[in-house]
Amino acid sequence: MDDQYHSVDADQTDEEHIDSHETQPNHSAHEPGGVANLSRRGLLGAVGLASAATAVGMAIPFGRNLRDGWVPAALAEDVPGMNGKDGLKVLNNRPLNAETIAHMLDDPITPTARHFIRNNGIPPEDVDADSWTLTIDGLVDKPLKLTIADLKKQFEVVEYALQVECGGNGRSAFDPPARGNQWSTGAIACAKWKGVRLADVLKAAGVKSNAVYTAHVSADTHLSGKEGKLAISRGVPIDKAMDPHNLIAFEQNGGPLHPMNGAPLRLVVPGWPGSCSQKWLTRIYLRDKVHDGPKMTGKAYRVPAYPVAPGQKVPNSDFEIIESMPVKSLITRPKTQIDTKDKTIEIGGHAWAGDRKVKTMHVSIDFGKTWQEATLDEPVNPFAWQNWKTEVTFPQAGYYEVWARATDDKGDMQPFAIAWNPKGYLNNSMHRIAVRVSA
Ligand SMILES: Nc1nc2c(c(=O)[nH]1)N[C@H]1C(S)=C(S)[C@@H](COP(=O)(O)O)O[C@H]1N2
Ligand SMILES: [Mo]
Repeated sequence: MDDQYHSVDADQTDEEHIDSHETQPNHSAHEPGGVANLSRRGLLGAVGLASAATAVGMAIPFGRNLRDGWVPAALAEDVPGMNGKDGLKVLNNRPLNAETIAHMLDDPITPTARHFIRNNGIPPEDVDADSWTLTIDGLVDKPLKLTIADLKKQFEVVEYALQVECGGNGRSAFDPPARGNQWSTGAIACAKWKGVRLADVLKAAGVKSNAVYTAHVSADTHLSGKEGKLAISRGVPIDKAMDPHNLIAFEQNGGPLHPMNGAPLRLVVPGWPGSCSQKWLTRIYLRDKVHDGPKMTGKAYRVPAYPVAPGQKVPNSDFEIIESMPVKSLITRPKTQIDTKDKTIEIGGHAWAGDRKVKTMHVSIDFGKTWQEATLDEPVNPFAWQNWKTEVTFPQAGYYEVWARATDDKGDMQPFAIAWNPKGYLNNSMHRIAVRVSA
């Protein structure tokens, strides 16, 4: 069987598609991929051990110690854009998409090297931060054109820890599968972003009373290479745009933005699908209707307005735009598949809830029969993820799973099973890890 990683159809407009129409998605991290595919398509994330050995040209004696999706270091540097990234799993290299393995997200603040990458098009090259400009126009009293130096000079500079999660995070667990990047759990990060408030900049331009939606424009190009064709242009309602925690950011974790995370300037609109956080930002214009740029319409970043059965066909007209992301959590410590002699171990991770706060965090070691409450920290600022930890004690040697479940401040909690939808968005089902306790 051919693998699913074909180059993108020039005309496809649905979001997250990386495969061609005639192929089925699969979970090929579990299947060896051909070496021809490896070199031609560069799909290192999909390679199995046998083909990894062929690709590096010799046997890999300790290969049994590696997990699915491991990218040999000998080849990893061949993926353009991955410089400065640490151990991310590449899902696709055109466009480049890479996620962070759960235990590598353990830090309270995600280091730049471990912030996932989600690209819809081809990032700009050789960006010059000094000459970069941001235009604010559309339904404003006074259009603005600002350099990054202007932003720093004219507006208050603030720094917040903000979580960004891709709407398609968790898609790989959908059955029947949904086409698109097969994200496991790693399209989430919480970095420290420094910049100016989007709201302050919009206020300086003067928001006209008939403005209802923002529209975001950037310097990356569509995969087709067609002049003037945008890869993605999303927006948010003015109310959300005016939240003081949305940033026009020029620093990530005290340093420059990583080129793949939007250098030199990006939006960070926390709590909503990551797609609202336009990277390589060049322009924001205000509109008197819901923005209809690429990846705003059809099924892109939209879900059916009502619950649907797995596999059910839903007409485009019944889809609505995803707004706040749902409550979710991750176990980042220990890593899954650990062997331990200790009967008592510490479990820890993060939890977040879109525009809401996480209220309680629970873990179970008996497949959900009983739950114990974990210690949950307050967010360091609104829209930062919340760290949690607890100790669990296993009664005897054997195989266990630790399940984690967050509950938000409106009482919504993570489900065990996925609420299926056609494009594989919003999978907030509980995270679980495997623990083997030896005598
Ligand atoms: N210009 C531009 N901005 C973009 C994208 C893109 O492809 N181009 N992808 C969006 C999506 S779908 C997500 S989830 C986030 C991911 O941000 P990151 O790549 O910095 O992790 O960026 C968003 N901003
Ligand atoms: Mo995304």
